[in-house]
Amino acid sequence: MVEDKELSAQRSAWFVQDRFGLFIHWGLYSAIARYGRGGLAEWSKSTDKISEEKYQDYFDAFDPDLYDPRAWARTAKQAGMRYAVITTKHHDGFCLWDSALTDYKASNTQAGRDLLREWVDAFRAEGLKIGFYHSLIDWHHSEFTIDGFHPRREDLEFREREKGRDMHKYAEYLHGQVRELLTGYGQIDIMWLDFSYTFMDWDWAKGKGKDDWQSEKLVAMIRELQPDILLNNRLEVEGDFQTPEQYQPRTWISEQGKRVTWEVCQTLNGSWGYDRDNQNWKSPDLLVRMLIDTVSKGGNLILNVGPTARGEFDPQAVATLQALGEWTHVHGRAVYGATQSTYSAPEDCRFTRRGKRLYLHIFAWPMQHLHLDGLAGRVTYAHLLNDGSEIRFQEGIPDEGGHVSGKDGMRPDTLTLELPIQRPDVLVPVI
Ligand code: H79
Repeated sequence: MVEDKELSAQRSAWFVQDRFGLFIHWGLYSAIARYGRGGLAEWSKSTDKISEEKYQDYFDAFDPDLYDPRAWARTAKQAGMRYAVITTKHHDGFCLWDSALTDYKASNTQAGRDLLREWVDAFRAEGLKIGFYHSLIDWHHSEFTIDGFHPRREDLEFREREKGRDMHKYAEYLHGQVRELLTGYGQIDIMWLDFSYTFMDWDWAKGKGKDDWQSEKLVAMIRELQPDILLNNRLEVEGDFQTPEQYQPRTWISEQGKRVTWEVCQTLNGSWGYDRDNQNWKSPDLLVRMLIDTVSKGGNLILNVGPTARGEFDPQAVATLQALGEWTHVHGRAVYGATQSTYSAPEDCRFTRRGKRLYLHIFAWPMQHLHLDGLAGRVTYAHLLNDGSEIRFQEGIPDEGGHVSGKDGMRPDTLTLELPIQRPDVLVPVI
């Protein structure tokens, strides 16, 4: 087991350097009208109990004529993202690649081809690491047993008629599709499987988990096909990294007292799939703080874009990523290869550390003086990261009449920065 942990840490070496990735949720749900109901667009089939007949409309209409994965890859790269993970299949069962095991795939829509292959080629060409999100849940497959999430859970007649469904057959399909994905597209860096829910229980249906997915066997196959791949932890079998979702952990995540590799996944507007009517956009400023907060706790951030049904990133997403790129362009040194510091940061601040360099991120710009207890005697030089201009500082308790007045709270080990009045503002405002 110890050896496994070491192997996992070795596999994760690039991942914990790269820190910032792009998540892409793209499928038939990208077309669904939600009229401001909010929630998760990609969950619509379940939450709105959409019938197969109605869902077929989205399949028939799917025609991503503006799909240009090279443009997506350039946008991601420019934002400072170093890897990307795309939905090969989400819970609705629709496949972006030309799977031999189903007809429910992009190649049978007006797109008429394997959309995943172009994506893989485009992102690799930009030098980004690539990952596959693949849903364990499948509301389209005829052997997937009807549980509390299934779109037809309340159709009693249907449930009665469909009692012969066999999850073992579904598991075979699942394994077969993962095999296709991990043999047909060269080296894949991340496998992101979603998700086990045995902890959720209903009167008449138990949540699904490792027995349903045959998780042990699945993981063994994944490791055999792609020995270096990073696997997330959502199939009830130990993976390489933890995956908090739309939640910023308070501290570095640990298991049995040991810090683990982790990646928080976050949305731009609260939905993973594109939702025309959801304008709950996070500002670039907030997203920068989320990235810093994550790295300051030793984690990764994977930020999601839900492209439109025609295959484009919408302008708000592009503008937001562009603003993030302006920031990472000058502050990347505090993110890539950086991690938690042993120093604890003052109020409204975060520390990240890369080697011997300590980076102080100031979320609320103070009036000129910022006091850092414990740092006197440990800093030789300080500067702003955006322009490399010097920041002067004083150490210890100031003399009477010194520049820093008042001795309350000052300690011999206090280092006091003298900041400019105005925060250097490198974020482009987004409308
Ligand atoms: O793919 C994205 C989501 O669709 C999927 N994981 C990310 C990466 C996911 N989102 N939430 N969950 C998994 C957990 C399930 C939450 C639920 Fe619900 C609570 C399902 C039913 C109640 C949220 C609220 C979804 C439907 C209603």
